[in-house]
Amino acid sequence: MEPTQRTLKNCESIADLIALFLKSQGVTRVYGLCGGHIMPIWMRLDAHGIRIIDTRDERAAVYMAHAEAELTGRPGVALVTAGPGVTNAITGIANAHVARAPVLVISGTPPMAQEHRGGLQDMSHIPLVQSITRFARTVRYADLVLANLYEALACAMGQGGESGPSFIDFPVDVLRSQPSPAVLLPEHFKPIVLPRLTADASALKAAVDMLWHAKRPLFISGRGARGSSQALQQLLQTLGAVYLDTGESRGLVPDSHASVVAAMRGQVMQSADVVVTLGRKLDFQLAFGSPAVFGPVKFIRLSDNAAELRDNRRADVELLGDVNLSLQALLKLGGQKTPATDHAWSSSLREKHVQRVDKLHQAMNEEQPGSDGLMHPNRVLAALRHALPSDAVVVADGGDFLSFARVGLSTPNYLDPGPLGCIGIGTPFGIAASLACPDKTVVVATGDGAFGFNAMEIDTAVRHQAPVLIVVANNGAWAIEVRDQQETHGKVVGTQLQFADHASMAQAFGMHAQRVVRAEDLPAAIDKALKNLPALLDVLVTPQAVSSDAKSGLAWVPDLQALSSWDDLERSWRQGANPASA
Ligand SMILES: Cc1ncc(C[n+]2csc(CCOP(=O)(O)OP(=O)(O)O)c2C)c(N)n1
Ligand SMILES: [Mg+2]
Repeated sequence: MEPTQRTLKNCESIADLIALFLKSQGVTRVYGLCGGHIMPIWMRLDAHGIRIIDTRDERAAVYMAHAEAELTGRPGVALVTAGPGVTNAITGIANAHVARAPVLVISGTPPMAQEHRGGLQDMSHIPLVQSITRFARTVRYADLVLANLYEALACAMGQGGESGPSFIDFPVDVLRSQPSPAVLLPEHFKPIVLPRLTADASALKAAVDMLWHAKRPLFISGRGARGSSQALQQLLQTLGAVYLDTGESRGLVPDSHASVVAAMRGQVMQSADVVVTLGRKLDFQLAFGSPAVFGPVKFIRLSDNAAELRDNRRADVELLGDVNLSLQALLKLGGQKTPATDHAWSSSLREKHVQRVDKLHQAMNEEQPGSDGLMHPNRVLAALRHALPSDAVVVADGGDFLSFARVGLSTPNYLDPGPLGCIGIGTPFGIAASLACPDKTVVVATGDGAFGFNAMEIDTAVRHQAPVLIVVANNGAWAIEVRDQQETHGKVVGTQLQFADHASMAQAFGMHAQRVVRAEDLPAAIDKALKNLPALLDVLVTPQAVSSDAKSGLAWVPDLQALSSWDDLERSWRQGANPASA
């Protein structure tokens, strides 16, 4: 909502102006932790009806802003105080940076007269956050506050580049000062609309030629493909292509679509002849696009920013443009042409995918307990699958348990620690998700180790009545690391936890909570918890269950590739390609 001339005239301080700006950009919630250096903004946010979700650690506040951005499509905002407020926030900023989540982090600095003189919480924030932000600036001149805020938000949203976190701070005396009437221009309050371009016509034509001649076309989507669901589904169907989602764009193509072959990832990557990446980097999850894994395949890469166009592997066709518009253009150009796709290839992959998924779901219900008598983590996930609506928001977190949950809980609304592997996001993400999506069931499925990082945020959930269900898979260990130690080093050290009573902990903060030991007690416990949100279930599970991430070698961190099987392929390919160095 743009402020009226009258509101602008009555604007009492720069802090007030910042609140007005955020309101004009549709911000309804700000996550933060109070402090003198930001208090003027804090109070004016409240005065303008922006809800403050006060957290117990600044890192959690940034995680929450991140989740809000992911689920609403609008930038999330965190407000953190100077010095330790900013240093605590840094992991959250780093996570948003790697995940490319549009987050605006606002902070304060000492009054200008005390800057760099040892004032309270006097610290240069900008160099600390520079390498993990799209915009990082201290604004000392009051007349430039609005223009800089606008820029910070536009950069966070990905204006001309990758989306991600922006950081802006202001000396507290500037926040308290009066704005000059000359800068109160309505133009600064216009909603930010990013320009969207269609890719170059000749590159589009080359892509159509390649795609319609492909025998085994594979599409892989990432964050930049969000918003292109309809065009993508249509193109997949037209071509009879297969499709892999990589966690960044879950739900874009529903599981029921004939192109979805997620359970066959390894085989698909090695057998496609044309691979199309949509708004996706070729990072470790995609074997860096290595020919050792993908083979001598042709690549088409489409993205609205150059960073996702060339990283790790040049494409035969590189399309710089908005993914949705460009997919529509491809469909139009392809027109009535007949694709050369080998339908036997794609339908056999789809068949095997469906069989694998069915088998997994069946097995999840029947998994046997460990020799310790504790239930298999898949039993927890099977009970959740049964209880949750199909559009639930699922936040998965942890080591082994994250790995089980990622495959065991299919939902279009899914968040996890992402490519930074930033465990601990579970409870903060879940709280923000439950506030941002009040009409959806929100569940956090977390390992006990991961839960500990931000366990204190159960207090935030209770105080703000955030209707989230937290399910802790309590195996008394950083289990995925235990396995790595057992297999690689033959000794377990510093990786055991203590089956702590997380239910009592939650109850101490006024949260409904229950410990569950027997699998048969899960349905009733989940049902009761969902009726008493926010709630926590502390479920004892066996640490002996080996997840696919543990089997794949992810925790061990091989030298050349993220997974051991890819690492082996890469090693022999390099030796073959470079016999002299073998
Ligand atoms: C911030 C952070 N610290 C450490 C790690 C390394 N790490 C990855 S998984 C994991 C174990 C997680 O334990 P838990 O949440 O209990 O899940 P489990 O493996 O026991 O199912 C650790 C320590 C990480 N990814 N991120
Ligand atoms: Mg654990």
